[in-house]
Amino acid sequence: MVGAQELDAKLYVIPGSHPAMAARRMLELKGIPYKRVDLMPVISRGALRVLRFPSNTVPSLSVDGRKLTGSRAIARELDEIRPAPPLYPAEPERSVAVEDAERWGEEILQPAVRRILWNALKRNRAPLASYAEGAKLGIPIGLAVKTAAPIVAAASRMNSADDAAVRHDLASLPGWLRRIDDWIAEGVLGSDPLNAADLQIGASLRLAMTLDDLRPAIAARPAGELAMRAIPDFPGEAPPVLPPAWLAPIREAEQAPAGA
Ligand SMILES: N[C@@H](CCC(=O)N[C@@H](CS)C(=O)NCC(=O)O)C(=O)O
Repeated sequence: MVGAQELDAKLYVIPGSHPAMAARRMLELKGIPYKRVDLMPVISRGALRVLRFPSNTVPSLSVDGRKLTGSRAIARELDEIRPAPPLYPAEPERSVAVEDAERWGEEILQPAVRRILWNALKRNRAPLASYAEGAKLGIPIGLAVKTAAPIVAAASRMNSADDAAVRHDLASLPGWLRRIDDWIAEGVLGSDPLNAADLQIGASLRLAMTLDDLRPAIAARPAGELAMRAIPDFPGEAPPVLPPAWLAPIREAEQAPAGA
C-alpha cells in the first residue's frame, strides 16, 4: 500500500465514456488525487498506443510509472494500492458474486450502451457538446463538435452500432434491468461501500440515463437509484431520437406492474 501523497496518477478518458467515468469514481472514492487527460474518440487510440499503454482504449491509467488499460484492471490495481474503501468484498463468496456481476457489466451491458449511444449520436450530433462539458480537448468544444461527423461515423462502425444490433440491445434491456434489480435485492449490488460492480454497472446505466429515450425506463427503479448513487453527475443529455418501434419493449416493461 502506498500513501496518497506519494502517488502520481494520470487517467486517460474520453468525454462520455462510461468505463472511464467508473474509473474516475474509483479514484475519487479511494481519495487518490489524479490528473485527467481528455482525449477525442478514435484519435484516442493512436495517442494511447504512442504512450505505450497495454491497449488503446479508455480508461487507461498511469500510476507511479505503471501503465494499465481497462476498467476492471484499474479496479483491481487500485484495491492493491489503496485497500480502503474496498472495491471487492473480503468474503470470498461475496467477492465472486461481485466479480461475476462486474464481468457481466463490462462484457454485456457496457458495449450495448455504447452501441445505443453512438447510434443515437449518428442520428443527431447536436448533443455531443453536452457530453464534452468540462472536458479539455485542446480545441474549442464547438469546433470539436462541428468537425465530429467523421469521428461519429468511425466510432459507430468500430463499435458495430448498426441498427440491427441496437434494436436487439433495446429488446434485451428490460431483462437486463430486472437482473440488476435482482442483484440489488440480493445484496450483490448497492451495498455500502460501493463495489467494483456497482461502479461498472452504475456507470453504464447512468450513461443510458442521459438519453431521454431511456431514462424513464431506468430512473424510477432500484437500478436507476443505484446509477445515481454510483455516478451522481454524468454530463450529457440527448433528446428523443431512436425510432419509437425500437423502444416498444422498454415502454411495455415501464408500464408493467413491479414484479410482473
Ligand atoms: N471494456 C473496456 C472499455 C473499452 C472501450 O471500448 N472504451 C471506449 C470508450 S467507452 C474507447 O476507448 N473507445 C475508443 C474509440 O472508440 O476509439 C473497459 O471497461 O475498460
